[in-house]
Amino acid sequence: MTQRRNRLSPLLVILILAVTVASQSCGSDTNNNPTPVPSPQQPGASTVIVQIQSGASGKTTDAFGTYPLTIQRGQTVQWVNQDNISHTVTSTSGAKSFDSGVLPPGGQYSHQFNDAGTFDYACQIHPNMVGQIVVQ
Ligand SMILES: [Cu+2]
Repeated sequence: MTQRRNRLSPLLVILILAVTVASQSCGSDTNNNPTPVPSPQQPGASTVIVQIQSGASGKTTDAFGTYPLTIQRGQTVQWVNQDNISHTVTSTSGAKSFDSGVLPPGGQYSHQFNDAGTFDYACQIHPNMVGQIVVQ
């Protein structure tokens, strides 16, 4: 009787181990797949600086430098107000996808463009100041 028990117990131990290992690997699978958190910037994406020109309130397509400005999807445009009065960077095409609000002299505003397309914008204080971003 004792001999039979001794022969059976190693098999029982192996079975218990197998079940334990299987349940552990199931648990670690869910732990290895956390909900992806959207990163503020895609890997390798860069920032393109746009300088709001001095005397921009009297300018049109040259108020924001290069017109149109062509960038790649995922890149961020950073506007820097180099003028001595306030301006805004406000999208005018389609749904207003970006709006800096009032940018005082030296003020900065950044927006990341994740979708391809042509995006027009203007200064709300001086609507003659227009810019265009082409995202490829
Ligand atoms: Cu302005």
